[in-house]
Amino acid sequence: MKQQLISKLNKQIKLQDFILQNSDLNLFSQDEIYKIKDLYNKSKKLLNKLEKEEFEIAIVGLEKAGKSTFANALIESDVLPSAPERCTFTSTKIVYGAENKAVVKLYTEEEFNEIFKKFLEDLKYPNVEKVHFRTFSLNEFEYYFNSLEEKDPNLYHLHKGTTYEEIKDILKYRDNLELTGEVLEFRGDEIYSDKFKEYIKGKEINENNVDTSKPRSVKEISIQTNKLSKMQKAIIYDVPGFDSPTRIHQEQTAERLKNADAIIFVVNIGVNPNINSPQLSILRDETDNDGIPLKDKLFAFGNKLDSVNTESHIERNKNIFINEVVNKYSLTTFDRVFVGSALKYLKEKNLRNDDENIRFDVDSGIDEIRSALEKYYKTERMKVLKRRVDFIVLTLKKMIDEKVKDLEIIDNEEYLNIEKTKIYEKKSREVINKIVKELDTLKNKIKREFEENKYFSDEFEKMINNNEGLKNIDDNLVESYIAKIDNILSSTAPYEKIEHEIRKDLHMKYLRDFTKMINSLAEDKIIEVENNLVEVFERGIGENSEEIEQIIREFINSVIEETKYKKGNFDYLLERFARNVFDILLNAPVSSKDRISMIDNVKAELEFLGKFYNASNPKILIDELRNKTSSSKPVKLSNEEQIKTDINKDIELLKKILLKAILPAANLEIAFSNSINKSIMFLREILDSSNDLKKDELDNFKAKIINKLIKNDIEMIDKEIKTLKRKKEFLEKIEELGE
Ligand SMILES: Nc1nc2c(ncn2[C@@H]2O[C@H](COP(=O)(O)OP(=O)(O)OP(=O)(O)O)[C@@H](O)[C@H]2O)c(=O)[nH]1
Ligand SMILES: [Mg+2]
Repeated sequence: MKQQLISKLNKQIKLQDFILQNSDLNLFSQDEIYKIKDLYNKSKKLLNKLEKEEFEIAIVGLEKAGKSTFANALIESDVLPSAPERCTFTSTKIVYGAENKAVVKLYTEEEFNEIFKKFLEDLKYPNVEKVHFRTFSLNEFEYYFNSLEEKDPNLYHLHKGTTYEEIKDILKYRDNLELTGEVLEFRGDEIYSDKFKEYIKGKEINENNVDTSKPRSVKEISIQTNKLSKMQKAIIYDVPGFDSPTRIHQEQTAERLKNADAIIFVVNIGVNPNINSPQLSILRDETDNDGIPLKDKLFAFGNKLDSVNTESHIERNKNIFINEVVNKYSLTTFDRVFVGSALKYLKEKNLRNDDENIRFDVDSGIDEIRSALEKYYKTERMKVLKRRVDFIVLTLKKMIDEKVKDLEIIDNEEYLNIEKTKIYEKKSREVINKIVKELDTLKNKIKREFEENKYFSDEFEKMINNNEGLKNIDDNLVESYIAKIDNILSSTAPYEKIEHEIRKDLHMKYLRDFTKMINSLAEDKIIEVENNLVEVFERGIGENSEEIEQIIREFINSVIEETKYKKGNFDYLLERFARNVFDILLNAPVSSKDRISMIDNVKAELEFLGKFYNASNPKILIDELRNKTSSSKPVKLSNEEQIKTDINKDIELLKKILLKAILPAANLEIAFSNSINKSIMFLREILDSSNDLKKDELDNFKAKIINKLIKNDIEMIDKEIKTLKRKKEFLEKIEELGE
């Protein structure tokens, strides 16, 4: 039985501990957690009790009922002080030990001050936190308390006979308090000495005054005595009277009542065998709450039966008492009610030799109650313990079962996962729609821009005006050619040869320069468009960072890499329209035979270009190429100057033709705008999934961006899922442990 209970309790403790460890799951309310903590403490105590086979007996009753005398009788000793006046001021624990010994644990100043402040708090004394009992003014306190009579009469009357008296009592002998926090030991016969007993009963100053500062300084007293050899597992608590005005003692009594295996209710039935009901409420309040009815562990002892007024009252008082306890108040059963005289027992055994006398020779009743306790210890006590354990098991099980019922309700992990997908999809749709809308706007804007402006012609003109290419030649250049040719031929310069060399080089270089300039314009524009696209995406996403920009660029590039304008795309167009004019103007000298024949060879082409050059007079292009319009009078120039002037005239004409005829004829804007349009359209199709050529790239892009945007929401859900999983595991575990 004992082993069974121990293993049952161990399981419960494990279970309670597990629940408390996981209290952050909030499966149990704060109130429930408190309850479980309470169960946990109870279980631990109970386990300890079972393992040590301890038998806790609390001796309770009104002041001066003879509790201490009764306890002395029970252990056949006179170790506990007793007196006609109130004399037990602290609760004392008595246990068995081969050697007599007493241990007194004293409070520290701080501990005591905390208790003192609690008293004042109960009286609603102002600024309690600043109070120290050593410096506290009794006058001020009395003034305050007396003022309560009018201000708060309820409070005043509640504490008048109790807390008020106690505070005064503390202050009266406060200089004698021993608040060292020490543990004092009394060995052998010292336990019978006044020096020790004063820690229980205080010190008599005179007939009316007892200095209670010693017992007040006590946190705990325990006596170990060899007198308890008959009841070695017993722990007996002698406590101050129920009606003790001392608050700490009331609390101590309450605690004892809760934990006791047996309660002995001592009543003075010498004069009045009736029980007054106020004392019963304490008994009732402090027990019963762990599933054990008071009745199951209460023993009643009608004491001082020797001191009745007349002999006939012996039987009368006994019967009244039994009737009160058993029938009227149902405190216990008949077999647990005893009457007698503790004093008589001590006198019989020569344990007390003072002049207090026994009036009538009654049976002491001590042996009877002792053997009843022993019997109870051996038999019923285990039943009581089992009921306590069962009560703990049941209380917890009920709480757990209620939670397990909610298991279905919280089983929504799947739902949360779907919720995650939903959030992703929703955000994804939102972002894509916005980007697509913005893309349409951008597409239209670019289209209009190219329709309204001649981008390439305009920019090219600017470049030429800024002299960024196709520059006129200068004297130095001509000189350098003269020097070069000179070296080679080491003869007088043949100027035709020099002009030929210059033109040959210029022809190649300027053709290349021209293509380069146009290409660079295209590239600039492409970069601009790409930046516009990135902005469009950023607006759609509604967030930007370097990382996001990087992801956007990667995605855009991966989608439009095939449709996008690439360097050299215009080379063919430019070549087709510009090559001939370059050949005519740069390769062959002015009015040379070569130039004339070249013009004739490509006449049709030049006529076509002429329409762009001058719509009302297309022929003028060929005339200018043939140098027919030149009306300026020939000026006498040196040979070198002549070369420079001729070539520069051709360069100027070339630039004019490029700008006015060739670029408009090539119409790069249309080609360029179309390619951009194509890229944007493609991007749009990919985004709205009407084209799944780049599905992987899109999915990858969405995963990166959308997951970033919904990170917080997802984290929250993940956290919820994690808690949910923990909750489920938790419930499974407690179900398993609770089996
Ligand atoms: N005549 C007679 N006197 C008793 C008996 N038991 C105790 N007394 C006396 O009653 C007085 C009070 O006894 P205590 O044992 O101090 O009573 P108590 O209940 O412990 O008192 P507090 O702890 O101070 O509340 C003492 O003078 C005892 O000697 C008894 O059976 N008969
Ligand atoms: Mg006492």
